[in-house]
Amino acid sequence: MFSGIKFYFHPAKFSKGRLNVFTTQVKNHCGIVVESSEEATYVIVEESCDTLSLPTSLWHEDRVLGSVWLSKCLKEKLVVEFQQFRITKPSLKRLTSSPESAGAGTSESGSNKSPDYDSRGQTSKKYACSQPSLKNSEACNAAVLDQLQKLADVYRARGDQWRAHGYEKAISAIRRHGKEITSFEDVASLEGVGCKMAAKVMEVITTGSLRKVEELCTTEESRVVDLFSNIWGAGPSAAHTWYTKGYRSLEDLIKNGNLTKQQQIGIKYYNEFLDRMSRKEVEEIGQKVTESAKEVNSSLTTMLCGSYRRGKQTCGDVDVVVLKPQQLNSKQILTSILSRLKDTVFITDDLVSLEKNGNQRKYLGVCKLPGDEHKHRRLDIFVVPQTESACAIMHYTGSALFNRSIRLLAQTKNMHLSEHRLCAGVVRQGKEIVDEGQVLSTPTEESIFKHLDLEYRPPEERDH
Ligand code: DCP
Ligand code: CA
Repeated sequence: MFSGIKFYFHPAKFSKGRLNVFTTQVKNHCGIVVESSEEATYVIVEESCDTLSLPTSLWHEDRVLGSVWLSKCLKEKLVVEFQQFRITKPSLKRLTSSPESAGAGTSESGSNKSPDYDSRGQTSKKYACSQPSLKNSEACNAAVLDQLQKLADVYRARGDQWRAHGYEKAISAIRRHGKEITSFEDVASLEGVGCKMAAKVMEVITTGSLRKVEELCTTEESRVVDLFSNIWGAGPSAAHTWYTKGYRSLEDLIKNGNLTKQQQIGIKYYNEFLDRMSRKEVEEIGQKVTESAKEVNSSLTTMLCGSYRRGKQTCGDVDVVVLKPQQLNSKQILTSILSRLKDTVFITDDLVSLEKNGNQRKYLGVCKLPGDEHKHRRLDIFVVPQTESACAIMHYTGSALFNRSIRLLAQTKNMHLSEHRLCAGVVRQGKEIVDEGQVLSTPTEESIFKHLDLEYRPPEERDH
């Protein structure tokens, strides 16, 4: 199909392996690979920011095409229309990464010229928390989200938080987009998605998968590290260490792994913890905690937070916030609630010891509703004074990405948002807070949004 067509592969960002594959494929289809751009019919470049290094003479030529065009030709076995794959200078412009990408975004936050800035010259629109997460947005870009999530997971499991976060940011932006992505421009124009990421998305769209996923997720190392890092209480670094020591199965770990108490429990309930539960089960578990809390003190109230409150159809665990009047003692409340739940054998295992960890407000453990049909489930209980209720409920409702986003936004306004309070007039030296400023009144979640000059988002719109 490429008979007589000359291809020049611009070297910037092409990996050796990929270049070899393309060269072979082009030759297999009777094309010619040439050594300079001048004699080429088409100049093929990776859709990557670094392709800005192309000679300016090529910027406006319509024969400069992204490699996804070539992938598409090879996939469809015909020379497809190339207009939409043209790489011109504007499409190569480096898109500012979204501020939630760790460490990024601050350099431009003072500008008020960009259309991303609202009428008060603030940066809020660049933050995920300022936009609703969309329902059913998974469906229209399912393959892309699936492949990016695999990479995010594998990078997180390897301890590469920076890359994992980059993929999660892109996933969030694509979900928020809520429409099917069909072109490089569609995806590269999303806040928080750079050119490199856009190229990956196009690769999925044109080939159905990502080579990077194949490369990283199908090795024995990734399979084993994945297996180990899914143990509750085992981080990526423990998973790696076990792998390098030669352990390959959960049985190997049980025999030799020198496991913590938490990890032993994590292995005991390995499959049960990986299984997500229905909203109904979350409600039944929450009801047990509520009943115990009411028995302890009728002034206590409870609220189910986490993914349940964001309206997810399935939940990984149960997060219960117990609200208490200021004068009651958190530790006593928690101890009394727990002893009731243990008497009825509802709570089966502790993942933290209240005595040892000194934190008297948080409990992490395992519970199980009566009956063989029920599995062991992770249960978290947080005792919070009424005065902190809005900040705590917002924190435990999440999502984690929404929290990160709204905290970063607060920072840009010299505020500090935590699970306890919102402060204004905060003075920082680097990342360190040197003056906590004044605590703002936050009786409701709405009031937190208001202080931050953000439109209110109900929990189901915080599922970023
Ligand atoms: N949280 C956070 N940062 C983290 C972890 C959690 O801000 N690194 C907050 C936001 C989460 C909430 O705590 O929504 C509960 O944490 P979970 O791990 O239980 O997460 P979810 O409830 O959101 O999801 P899942 O259904 O997987 O439990
Ligand atoms: Ca949860």
